[in-house]
Amino acid sequence: MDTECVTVTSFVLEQKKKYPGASGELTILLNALLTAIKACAAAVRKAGIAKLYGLAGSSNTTGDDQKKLDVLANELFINMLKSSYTVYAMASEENENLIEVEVPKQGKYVICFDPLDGSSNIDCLVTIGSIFGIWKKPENAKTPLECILQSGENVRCAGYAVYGSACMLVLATKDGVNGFTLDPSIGEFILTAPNMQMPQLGAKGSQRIYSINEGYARNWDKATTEYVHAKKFPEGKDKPFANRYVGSMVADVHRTLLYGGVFMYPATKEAKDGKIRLLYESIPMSYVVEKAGGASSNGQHSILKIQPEKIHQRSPIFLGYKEEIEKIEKLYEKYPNGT
Ligand code: P6P
Repeated sequence: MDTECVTVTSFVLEQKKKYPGASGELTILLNALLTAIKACAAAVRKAGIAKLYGLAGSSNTTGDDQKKLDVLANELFINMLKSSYTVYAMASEENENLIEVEVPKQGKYVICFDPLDGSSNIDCLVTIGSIFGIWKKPENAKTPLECILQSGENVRCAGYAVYGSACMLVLATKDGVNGFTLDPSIGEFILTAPNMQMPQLGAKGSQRIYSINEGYARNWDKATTEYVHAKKFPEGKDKPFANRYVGSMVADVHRTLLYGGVFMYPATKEAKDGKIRLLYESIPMSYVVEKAGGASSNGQHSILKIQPEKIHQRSPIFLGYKEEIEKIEKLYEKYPNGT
């Protein structure tokens, strides 16, 4: 047992020293979030025993069948965050409308989250995760919705929890990206991946991976079609990229962060904005990847520059190696209307 291990709490308190005026509310918020994440990790681990698999018999705001674990995870996030006295309002993938915190419990932060992303993979034990983005409540905001609809440029911190062979929290702030692995024996997240940086394409250990659901190839626009083709049939002596696609965004993005590559969920002829939700999936994941030295795009520019207009708004998303994202954006310049 490492008696000098760094936990998320001690890490955040250390970071807080750089900001003398900091109130410590963010530390409290993150601790509440960690409690919800630990409870989700425990529920995911024992779902088969606790009969938490299967559908909850309801569907969420965007029509996805809600799994029992989805509902449990959502309630854990909402309740832990409300009782932290640090949150003013929140938005969840599982709730159609924003969630206002009762006045006596209101704090100065806003949080948007997908409590259990990839839940269609739960029953077959594929890696799933929780995704979150945290903003400060703007002083001049006139309505709670205005507090929620903030772009990625105002993110205070963002990250995700991976419920895989281990449970890991990846936390991005303006100072960088750090990974914490849950030690179930003490119930603490321990700093195991300080200052995470995406590998540079071609650097030792970097992998040539493209991650996309090839089943939709018939509906891709010309830019995506041409890009994926170039990965599979590269010109000259370049080696092809391998295809890896879990179908669980947290798993696919975490692999991209660690091994390198490009994750794509583009627009299709049937879904002009793709599938991935901007506020609580694309923005947090883009913030993490960009802070780790990668790039994000909706085909035109960084995801973080998009001004959200609706809570459950979707956006096409490309994440990963900078030079690959640049190639994709050049193709969208070449085919501006996708055709
Ligand atoms: P498809 C999971 O439902 C999710 O929202 C993301 O986690 C994942 O990247 C995507 O959908 C997978 O969608 O259409 O490829 O099955």
